Amino acid sequence: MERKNYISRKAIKQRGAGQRGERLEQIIASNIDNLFVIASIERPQFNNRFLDRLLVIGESSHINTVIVINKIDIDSEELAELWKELYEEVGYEVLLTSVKENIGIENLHQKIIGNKNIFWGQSGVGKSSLLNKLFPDLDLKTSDVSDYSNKGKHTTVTSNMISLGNNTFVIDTPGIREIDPYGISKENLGHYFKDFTPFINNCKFNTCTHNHEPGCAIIANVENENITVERYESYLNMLETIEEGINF
Ligand SMILES: Nc1nc2c(ncn2[C@@H]2O[C@H](COP(=O)(O)OP(=O)(O)OP(=O)(O)O)[C@@H](O)[C@H]2O)c(=O)[nH]1
Ligand SMILES: [Mg+2]
Ligand SMILES: [Zn+2]
Repeated sequence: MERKNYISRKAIKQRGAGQRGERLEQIIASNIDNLFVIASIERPQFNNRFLDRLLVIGESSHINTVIVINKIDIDSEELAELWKELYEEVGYEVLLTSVKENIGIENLHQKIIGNKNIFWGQSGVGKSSLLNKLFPDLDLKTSDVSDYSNKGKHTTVTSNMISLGNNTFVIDTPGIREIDPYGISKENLGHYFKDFTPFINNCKFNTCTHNHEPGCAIIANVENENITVERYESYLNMLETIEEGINF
Protein backbone atom coordinates (compact mmCIF):
# COMPACT_ATOMS: atom_id res chain seq x y z
CA MET A 1 0.00 0.00 0.00
CA GLU A 2 1.00 3.62 -0.35
CA ARG A 3 3.29 4.75 2.49
CA LYS A 4 1.72 7.56 4.48
CA ASN A 5 4.59 7.41 6.92
CA TYR A 6 7.34 5.01 7.86
CA ILE A 7 10.06 4.47 10.40
CA SER A 8 13.49 3.42 9.35
CA ARG A 9 17.05 3.09 10.51
CA LYS A 10 20.46 3.04 8.96
CA ALA A 11 21.64 -0.42 8.01
CA ILE A 12 25.13 -1.23 6.85
CA LYS A 13 25.24 -3.84 4.16
CA GLN A 14 28.41 -5.82 4.64
CA ARG A 15 30.57 -6.28 1.57
CA GLY A 16 33.61 -8.41 1.01
CA ALA A 17 36.78 -7.81 3.05
CA GLY A 18 38.46 -4.49 2.30
CA GLN A 19 35.40 -2.93 0.69
CA ARG A 20 33.46 -0.18 2.35
CA GLY A 21 30.08 -1.22 3.69
CA GLU A 22 27.23 0.42 1.81
CA ARG A 23 24.87 2.48 3.96
CA LEU A 24 21.27 1.68 3.35
CA GLU A 25 17.95 2.71 4.73
CA GLN A 26 16.16 -0.16 6.39
CA ILE A 27 12.42 0.39 6.63
CA ILE A 28 11.02 -1.07 9.83
CA ALA A 29 7.30 -0.40 9.35
CA SER A 30 4.96 1.93 7.54
CA ASN A 31 1.48 3.42 7.94
CA ILE A 32 1.76 3.44 11.72
CA ASP A 33 -0.54 5.31 14.12
CA ASN A 34 1.43 4.83 17.33
CA LEU A 35 5.08 4.15 17.98
CA PHE A 36 5.48 2.76 21.49
CA VAL A 37 9.08 3.08 22.61
CA ILE A 38 9.51 0.54 25.38
CA ALA A 39 12.19 0.84 28.06
CA SER A 40 12.91 -0.46 31.56
CA ILE A 41 14.85 1.00 34.46
CA GLU A 42 17.01 -1.87 35.65
CA ARG A 43 17.04 -5.03 33.55
CA PRO A 44 18.10 -3.81 31.06
CA GLN A 45 19.28 -0.50 32.42
CA PHE A 46 17.54 2.67 31.28
CA ASN A 47 19.56 4.38 28.55
CA ASN A 48 18.28 7.87 27.80
CA ARG A 49 20.59 8.35 24.82
CA PHE A 50 19.22 5.23 23.21
CA LEU A 51 15.68 6.35 23.95
CA ASP A 52 16.36 9.78 22.44
CA ARG A 53 17.52 8.15 19.21
CA LEU A 54 14.21 6.34 18.89
CA LEU A 55 12.34 9.55 19.69
CA VAL A 56 14.23 11.38 16.94
CA ILE A 57 13.17 8.70 14.48
CA GLY A 58 9.56 9.05 15.67
CA GLU A 59 9.66 12.85 15.26
CA SER A 60 11.30 12.79 11.85
CA SER A 61 8.65 10.30 10.70
CA HIS A 62 5.78 12.41 12.09
CA ILE A 63 4.42 9.46 14.04
CA ASN A 64 2.71 9.75 17.40
CA THR A 65 5.33 8.45 19.82
CA VAL A 66 4.54 7.24 23.34
CA ILE A 67 7.17 6.22 25.89
CA VAL A 68 6.45 3.13 27.97
CA ILE A 69 8.66 2.44 30.98
CA ASN A 70 7.97 -1.20 31.81
CA LYS A 71 9.11 -3.35 34.76
CA ILE A 72 8.44 -0.59 37.27
CA ASP A 73 8.32 -3.40 39.86
CA ILE A 74 12.13 -3.44 39.57
CA ASP A 75 13.14 0.16 40.18
CA SER A 76 15.00 0.18 43.50
CA GLU A 77 15.99 3.84 43.26
CA GLU A 78 12.60 5.00 42.02
CA LEU A 79 13.99 6.50 38.86
CA ALA A 80 10.96 5.76 36.68
CA GLU A 81 9.02 8.72 38.08
CA LEU A 82 11.96 11.08 37.50
CA TRP A 83 12.39 10.04 33.88
CA LYS A 84 8.63 10.22 33.40
CA GLU A 85 8.63 13.83 34.60
CA LEU A 86 11.59 14.73 32.41
CA TYR A 87 10.01 13.34 29.24
CA GLU A 88 6.58 14.76 30.02
CA GLU A 89 8.26 18.12 30.32
CA VAL A 90 9.79 17.54 26.87
CA GLY A 91 6.28 16.89 25.55
CA TYR A 92 5.84 13.12 25.44
CA GLU A 93 3.20 10.93 26.93
CA VAL A 94 4.88 8.49 29.32
CA LEU A 95 3.21 5.33 30.62
CA LEU A 96 4.60 3.35 33.55
CA THR A 97 3.79 -0.36 33.37
CA SER A 98 4.49 -3.66 35.02
CA VAL A 99 3.53 -6.92 33.38
CA LYS A 100 4.38 -8.72 36.59
CA GLU A 101 2.20 -6.56 38.84
CA ASN A 102 -0.42 -5.66 36.26
CA ILE A 103 0.17 -1.90 36.40
CA GLY A 104 -0.74 0.49 33.58
CA ILE A 105 -1.91 -2.29 31.26
CA GLU A 106 -5.50 -1.11 30.82
CA ASN A 107 -4.35 2.40 29.98
CA LEU A 108 -1.99 1.06 27.31
CA HIS A 109 -4.74 -1.20 25.97
CA GLN A 110 -7.01 1.78 25.35
CA LYS A 111 -4.39 3.54 23.24
CA ILE A 112 -3.84 0.47 21.10
CA ILE A 113 -7.43 -0.38 20.17
CA GLY A 114 -8.45 0.81 16.70
CA ASN A 115 -4.89 1.70 15.72
CA LYS A 116 -1.80 0.30 14.02
CA ASN A 117 0.86 0.10 16.70
CA ILE A 118 4.52 -0.81 16.82
CA PHE A 119 6.51 -1.80 19.92
CA TRP A 120 10.16 -0.88 19.64
CA GLY A 121 13.13 -0.87 22.02
CA GLN A 122 16.08 -2.76 23.43
CA SER A 123 16.04 -6.51 23.87
CA GLY A 124 14.60 -7.75 27.16
CA VAL A 125 12.56 -4.67 28.10
CA GLY A 126 9.36 -6.72 27.82
CA LYS A 127 7.86 -5.86 24.42
CA SER A 128 6.52 -9.36 23.81
CA SER A 129 5.55 -9.80 27.48
CA LEU A 130 3.49 -6.61 27.35
CA LEU A 131 1.73 -7.75 24.18
CA ASN A 132 0.96 -11.14 25.76
CA LYS A 133 -0.42 -9.40 28.82
CA LEU A 134 -2.54 -7.06 26.69
CA PHE A 135 -3.78 -9.81 24.36
CA PRO A 136 -3.45 -13.18 26.14
CA ASP A 137 -4.24 -15.20 22.99
CA LEU A 138 -1.02 -14.04 21.33
CA ASP A 139 1.30 -16.40 23.18
CA LEU A 140 4.46 -14.69 21.90
CA LYS A 141 7.79 -16.13 22.90
CA THR A 142 9.59 -14.37 25.77
CA SER A 143 12.70 -15.17 27.78
CA ASP A 144 14.74 -14.05 30.75
CA VAL A 145 17.28 -11.28 30.65
CA SER A 146 20.68 -12.87 31.25
CA ASP A 147 22.25 -11.76 34.50
CA TYR A 148 25.83 -11.38 33.41
CA SER A 149 25.24 -8.78 30.72
CA ASN A 150 21.92 -7.36 31.88
CA LYS A 151 20.88 -7.64 28.27
CA GLY A 152 18.08 -9.48 26.58
CA LYS A 153 18.73 -12.46 24.39
CA HIS A 154 16.97 -11.23 21.28
CA THR A 155 14.10 -13.60 21.78
CA THR A 156 11.91 -12.07 19.09
CA VAL A 157 13.81 -12.53 15.84
CA THR A 158 11.54 -11.05 13.18
CA SER A 159 9.01 -8.24 13.09
CA ASN A 160 5.46 -9.49 12.95
CA MET A 161 2.28 -7.55 12.43
CA ILE A 162 -0.64 -9.22 14.16
CA SER A 163 -4.25 -8.41 13.36
CA LEU A 164 -6.48 -8.31 16.43
CA GLY A 165 -9.75 -7.37 14.73
CA ASN A 166 -11.62 -4.05 15.11
CA ASN A 167 -8.97 -2.33 12.98
CA THR A 168 -6.36 -3.04 15.61
CA PHE A 169 -2.87 -4.17 14.66
CA VAL A 170 0.28 -4.63 16.71
CA ILE A 171 3.80 -5.14 15.49
CA ASP A 172 6.24 -6.91 17.79
CA THR A 173 9.85 -6.27 16.79
CA PRO A 174 13.20 -7.82 17.66
CA GLY A 175 15.17 -5.96 20.32
CA ILE A 176 17.71 -3.52 18.98
CA ARG A 177 21.26 -3.12 20.22
CA GLU A 178 22.31 -0.02 18.33
CA ILE A 179 20.37 2.52 16.38
CA ASP A 180 21.23 5.29 13.99
CA PRO A 181 18.53 7.27 12.22
CA TYR A 182 18.82 7.38 8.45
CA GLY A 183 18.90 10.58 6.45
CA ILE A 184 19.12 13.19 9.20
CA SER A 185 21.55 16.03 8.64
CA LYS A 186 23.45 18.07 11.23
CA GLU A 187 21.30 21.11 10.48
CA ASN A 188 18.06 19.16 10.87
CA LEU A 189 18.76 17.13 13.98
CA GLY A 190 17.67 19.86 16.42
CA HIS A 191 14.25 20.02 14.79
CA TYR A 192 13.55 16.48 15.99
CA PHE A 193 14.19 17.36 19.63
CA LYS A 194 10.73 18.49 20.73
CA ASP A 195 12.09 20.55 23.60
CA PHE A 196 14.39 22.50 21.25
CA THR A 197 11.77 23.52 18.71
CA PRO A 198 10.24 26.46 20.65
CA PHE A 199 13.67 28.16 20.67
CA ILE A 200 15.28 26.95 17.50
CA ASN A 201 14.35 29.91 15.32
CA ASN A 202 16.00 32.28 17.79
CA CYS A 203 19.52 31.13 16.98
CA LYS A 204 21.64 33.81 15.34
CA PHE A 205 22.54 31.60 12.38
CA ASN A 206 19.94 29.52 10.61
CA THR A 207 22.55 26.83 9.97
CA CYS A 208 23.28 26.62 13.72
CA THR A 209 24.09 23.12 14.95
CA HIS A 210 23.70 24.27 18.61
CA ASN A 211 27.16 23.08 19.40
CA HIS A 212 29.49 26.05 19.68
CA GLU A 213 27.98 28.81 17.55
CA PRO A 214 27.68 32.34 19.01
CA GLY A 215 24.14 33.50 19.63
CA CYS A 216 22.80 29.95 19.93
CA ALA A 217 19.37 29.99 21.56
CA ILE A 218 19.54 26.29 22.43
CA ILE A 219 22.73 26.70 24.45
CA ALA A 220 21.19 29.74 26.19
CA ASN A 221 18.12 27.71 27.11
CA VAL A 222 20.23 24.85 28.47
CA GLU A 223 21.94 27.42 30.67
CA ASN A 224 18.68 28.80 31.99
CA GLU A 225 17.31 25.26 32.42
CA ASN A 226 14.46 25.33 29.92
CA ILE A 227 16.22 22.41 28.24
CA THR A 228 17.73 19.66 30.41
CA VAL A 229 21.43 18.82 30.31
CA GLU A 230 20.46 15.16 29.71
CA ARG A 231 18.67 15.98 26.49
CA TYR A 232 21.33 18.43 25.34
CA GLU A 233 24.14 15.92 25.89
CA SER A 234 22.13 13.32 24.08
CA TYR A 235 21.75 15.75 21.19
CA LEU A 236 25.52 16.39 21.10
CA ASN A 237 26.14 12.65 21.16
CA MET A 238 23.90 12.17 18.13
CA LEU A 239 25.37 15.19 16.37
CA GLU A 240 28.81 13.68 16.73
CA THR A 241 27.78 10.43 15.06
CA ILE A 242 26.43 12.47 12.15
CA GLU A 243 29.62 14.53 11.99
CA GLU A 244 31.65 11.38 11.79
CA GLY A 245 29.66 10.60 8.70
CA ILE A 246 27.97 7.58 10.20
CA ASN A 247 24.52 8.58 9.06
CA PHE A 248 24.96 8.73 5.34
N1 LIG B 1 9.98 -7.98 36.73
C1 LIG B 1 9.43 -7.86 35.52
N2 LIG B 1 9.84 -8.63 34.51
C2 LIG B 1 9.26 -8.47 33.30
C3 LIG B 1 8.24 -7.52 33.08
N3 LIG B 1 7.89 -7.58 31.77
C4 LIG B 1 8.66 -8.52 31.21
N4 LIG B 1 9.48 -9.07 32.12
C5 LIG B 1 10.48 -10.15 31.91
O1 LIG B 1 11.52 -9.65 31.09
C6 LIG B 1 12.07 -10.71 30.29
C7 LIG B 1 12.17 -10.29 28.84
O2 LIG B 1 10.86 -10.10 28.31
P1 LIG B 1 10.53 -10.18 26.76
O3 LIG B 1 9.07 -9.92 26.65
O4 LIG B 1 11.06 -11.44 26.17
O5 LIG B 1 11.37 -8.94 26.21
P2 LIG B 1 11.42 -8.37 24.70
O6 LIG B 1 11.49 -6.88 24.82
O7 LIG B 1 10.31 -8.92 23.89
O8 LIG B 1 12.84 -8.93 24.21
P3 LIG B 1 13.29 -9.23 22.66
O9 LIG B 1 12.28 -10.08 22.03
O10 LIG B 1 14.62 -9.91 22.84
O11 LIG B 1 13.44 -7.89 22.02
C8 LIG B 1 11.15 -11.92 30.53
O12 LIG B 1 11.78 -12.76 31.48
C9 LIG B 1 9.90 -11.31 31.13
O13 LIG B 1 9.22 -12.21 31.99
C10 LIG B 1 7.79 -6.73 34.19
O14 LIG B 1 6.92 -5.87 34.10
N5 LIG B 1 8.44 -6.93 35.38
MG1 LIG C 1 10.28 -10.02 22.15
ZN1 LIG D 1 21.68 27.09 17.98
